[in-house]
Amino acid sequence: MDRTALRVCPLCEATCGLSITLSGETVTRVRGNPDDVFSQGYLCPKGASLGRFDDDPDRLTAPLVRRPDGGFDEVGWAEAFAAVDRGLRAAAERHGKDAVALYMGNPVIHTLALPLYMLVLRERLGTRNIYSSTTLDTMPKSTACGWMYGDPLAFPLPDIDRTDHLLVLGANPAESNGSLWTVANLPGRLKALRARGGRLVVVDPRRTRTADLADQHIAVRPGTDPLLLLGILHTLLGEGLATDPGEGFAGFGELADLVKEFGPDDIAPACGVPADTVRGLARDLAAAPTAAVYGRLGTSTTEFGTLTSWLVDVVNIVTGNFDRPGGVLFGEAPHAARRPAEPFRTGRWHSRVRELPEVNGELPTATLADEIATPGPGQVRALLCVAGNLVLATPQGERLDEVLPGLDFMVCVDPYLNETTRHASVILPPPSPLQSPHYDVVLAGRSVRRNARFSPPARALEPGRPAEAEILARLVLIASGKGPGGDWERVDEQLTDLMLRAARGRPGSPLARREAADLKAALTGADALERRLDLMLRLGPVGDLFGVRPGGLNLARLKEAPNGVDIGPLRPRRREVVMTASGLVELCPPAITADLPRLAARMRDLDDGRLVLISRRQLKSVNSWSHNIASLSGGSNRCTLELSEEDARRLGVTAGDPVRVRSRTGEVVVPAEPTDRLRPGVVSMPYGWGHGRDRTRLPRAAAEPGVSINALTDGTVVDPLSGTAVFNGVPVHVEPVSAKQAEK
Ligand SMILES: Nc1nc2c(c(=O)[nH]1)N[C@H]1C(S)=C(S)[C@@H](COP(=O)(O)OP(=O)(O)OC[C@H]3O[C@@H](n4cnc5c(=O)[nH]c(N)nc54)[C@H](O)[C@@H]3O)O[C@H]1N2
Ligand SMILES: Nc1nc2c(c(=O)[nH]1)N[C@H]1C(S)=C(S)[C@@H](COP(=O)(O)OP(=O)(O)OC[C@H]3O[C@@H](n4cnc5c(=O)[nH]c(N)nc54)[C@H](O)[C@@H]3O)O[C@H]1N2
Ligand code: SF4
Ligand SMILES: [Mo]
Repeated sequence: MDRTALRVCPLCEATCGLSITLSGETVTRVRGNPDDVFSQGYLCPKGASLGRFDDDPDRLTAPLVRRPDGGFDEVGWAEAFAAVDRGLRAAAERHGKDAVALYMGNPVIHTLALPLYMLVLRERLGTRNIYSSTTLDTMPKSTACGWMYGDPLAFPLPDIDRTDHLLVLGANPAESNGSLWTVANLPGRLKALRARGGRLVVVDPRRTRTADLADQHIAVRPGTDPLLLLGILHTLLGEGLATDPGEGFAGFGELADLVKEFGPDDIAPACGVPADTVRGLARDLAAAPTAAVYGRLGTSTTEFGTLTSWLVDVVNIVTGNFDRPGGVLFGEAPHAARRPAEPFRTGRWHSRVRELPEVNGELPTATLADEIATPGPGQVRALLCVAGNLVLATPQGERLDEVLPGLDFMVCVDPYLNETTRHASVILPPPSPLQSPHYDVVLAGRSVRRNARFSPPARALEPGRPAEAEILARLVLIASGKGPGGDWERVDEQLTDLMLRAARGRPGSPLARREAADLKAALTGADALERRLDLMLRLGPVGDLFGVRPGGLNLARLKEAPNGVDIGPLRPRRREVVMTASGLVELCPPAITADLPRLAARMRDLDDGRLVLISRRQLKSVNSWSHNIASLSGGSNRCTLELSEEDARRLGVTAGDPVRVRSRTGEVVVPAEPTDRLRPGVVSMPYGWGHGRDRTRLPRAAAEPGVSINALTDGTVVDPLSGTAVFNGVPVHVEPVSAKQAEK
């Protein structure tokens, strides 16, 4: 008999509500749920394939342990956890806690269990070697927000449904569906913006699908967005179009001096954008009743990622669009979200080999290979990799591929035997998303509309198979020195006790007089993790506070609303959010503005002669791990080198010709795809390919492996303020390969 399960898609940040038809244990149909309070029926091709992610026969169902010959044996869960306990303990006992590194990949923000255990896992491991995909994509924005607002996770979000003008730099939301900006149906909402008379402007060296939807597309030279934004700011200040935000803000008076050498005429040659166009961008922003500036990967993963991310916010502030409807607003999670304990600062410790500063407790993933490969005290000897595909995702991924086998021990929590996990000593596979409960712990706080949605598992776990929560809780037990056995739910109960104690102890707490045991007994949920979520919801801004706020949110009420609960639009709330040492929004944090001279120097000596490589994302792929899904393959989803028709002519290549792309760090051969979409001098490759390596178990991906763009990127080139690697603007040399050479 068919049944329907409603659940939120975990494949990207848009968090669409899906309506899934199952026949027995098999998904037969996926539609957008028209009644979902947030997404109202939208879905993309990836969401439509969620059933194929679920029943992919190559998804691991039991733990794997590596044999000395490199092959893998399936083992029972108890045996696998015992091996993890031995391996991690041995590394820490012999070489100290810092010898164990933790890497947390992108799916950590897409499950219920992973974000709820990561903090405690980090703390119990007690290592300084914490890495994540954040230093591959987000840390420049976090660093900018940290210095400006005091909280590295306070991201202003464009108020897409109410704005009159949206300026997008280095983002392709029509294909990525948004990032650090949870919006379902971005293509539809961008069209709606224009339909109501609003204006969309896209700054991108490539004419993307987002640019196709825009009123104006500016094909900027890669890496020069900070100059473009300084030119805009210079115009705003010089033409009296900027407003002092006044009380609650510091630094407005310093801006004029900081931008003085970056007038539109000064920056125009470097950006490859006419000075009048830059002035026009500024005037349009100022003239719009409301406007929002948004930048994402193309502004973040560059050598000046933090400066660029900072400038995006400065322009929003001085045009009066910060913290107001139609401009940019901070998100607000419906659960009690974590706030930092103290105002933001960086460099509390440094990486051992390259002495890069810690930011938000993390070291740059771009230097993980150095920490593994360089002998000496503090060398990384063991790695716990949770939901990460380091080999394909990191700059100079091939170097990691070489150094990972040198580790004493490596454990991966991952559903696939892929390019990275093939180096693991033990792989612990979580169940499929459909078998897991879901609530967006991270993304709910980045949504353009406040909402709460909970998805119960759509399929039962196989007997004896641990939930992802149990896998993580057992890793916490191991990291705490308690061994992997025992009652995993105790981990959540302890965390629940701590949270309750803090809530009751807060000055003026309405719960102060209530017994902790009674409050705890009132929590509901299928297991201790769900009960912890219930507590977070009850203590959140719209929570029931255990009856103090009648009708407020709790997990039971959320479960009664399978289409979710809409709480309303975002509201101005900077006073609640800002937690800098001064208590003010800092427009000119010295740690950031100190980087301007480096930018000025670069502006003067930009080398115009060389080709630069940028990355692209594809509508039908999810980072590096969806190419095994047959229903998403083919069509536009191919690994090619896009280049401008002008560059193709110059090089004498036509569509499909193999070309060799060489950089300082490596080379690949890839079919050429001449296009009128790219600015001459810029070439583009998709990110996430390069499959077909031995000892992986991804036959469908291996049949069409492509090559990894990260064989060309350079881990030594980072944005120094955030440690984030440069994926956009990598100097390369491209040449045609004769058919004979290509065969080799
Ligand atoms: N050149 C270049 N490199 C890039 C980028 C780029 O644009 N250009 N983009 C960067 C960006 S934005 C990011 S976020 C990083 C991503 O870097 P990573 O997060 O390291 O890589 P992903 O490809 O997202 O791999 C996710 C891994 O998690 C596993 N996984 C999937 N679902 C689950 C789950 O539910 N639980 C668990 N435990 N595991 C799961 C997958 O099998 C896969 O191994 O890559 C970066 N690398
Ligand atoms: N379909 C799909 N959606 C995804 C993902 C996926 O793999 N597939 N991955 C998810 C993840 S992890 C993330 S972080 C987000 C990323 O979300 P986005 O940032 O929206 O996605 P990208 O495609 O990386 O867009 C970056 C854009 O920057 C442009 N660009 C490159 N260099 C420069 C430059 O110097 N200046 C300017 N102005 N532009 C430049 C590129 O041409 C590209 O269009 O997407 C998420 N959504
Ligand atoms: S847009 Fe993102 S969340 Fe929505 S269906 Fe597609 S992959 Fe899933
Ligand atoms: Mo990302």
